[in-house]
Amino acid sequence: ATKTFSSLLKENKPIIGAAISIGSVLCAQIVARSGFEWVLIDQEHAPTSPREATNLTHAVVAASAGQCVPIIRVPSHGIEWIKWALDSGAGGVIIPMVQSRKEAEDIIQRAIYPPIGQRSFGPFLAPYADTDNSSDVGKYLSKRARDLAIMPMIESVDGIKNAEEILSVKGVTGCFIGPYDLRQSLGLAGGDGEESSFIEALEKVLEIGKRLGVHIGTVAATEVASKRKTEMGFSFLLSGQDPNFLASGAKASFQICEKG
Ligand code: 3PY
Ligand code: MG
Repeated sequence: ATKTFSSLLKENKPIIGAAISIGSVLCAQIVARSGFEWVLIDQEHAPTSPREATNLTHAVVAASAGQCVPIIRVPSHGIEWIKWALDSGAGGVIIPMVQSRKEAEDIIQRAIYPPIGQRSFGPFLAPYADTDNSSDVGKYLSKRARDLAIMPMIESVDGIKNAEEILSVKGVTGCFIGPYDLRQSLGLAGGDGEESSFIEALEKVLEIGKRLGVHIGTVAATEVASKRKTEMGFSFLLSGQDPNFLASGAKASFQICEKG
């Protein structure tokens, strides 16, 4: 059966994902067969349409036989984005720049069915993101729809300030820290570093997540970063994205041949 994000999470070892932003079904299938346990299908920093995100979701599940879980990063908090993303059958959503309890509550209302939220009924495409040859909407509703990953992003000084309120909202299962935006908001350059304001912000969210049972993820693009973030206690990491995979592979291949 198609895995759920929560079923992948382990003690003491983060699950590794990759971002999909090229928007090609074939690229997504190649990434999904490269060992990653989850992918972030990006609508925030790539112009991925809801239909493309739906097709990519289904391609990732099919190519990995349900072992790699597609999570859609929507471009904003809007009800239509969240509705389309979840109705695709994706394993969850990542929602950028959440800065207050009210924003987190609104997201949960859009993402979860009653009685907790007010997600509108209509997951007609979702059963086909199951690997068991089912077209049964009822089965989706009774199983995967009850185990979705709903993960606000904390990536600003205000988000850090209100992290406890954001992560306490019932229905929030995880949180993805966007290091680039967070560091910009702290007045720091780049996507990683050891500055105390940055490390303290990460540690604050990790401590709250541990206490509340909310899984925390972030970016780790190098071996050093991956080791450090694993030691800090992150549950899921984002390693890189398909344009970079293509660029580094293409460059390496060119250089090998050029030497010959
Ligand atoms: C950030 O670092 O701001 C991100 O959104 C990472 O995906
Ligand atoms: Mg960001």
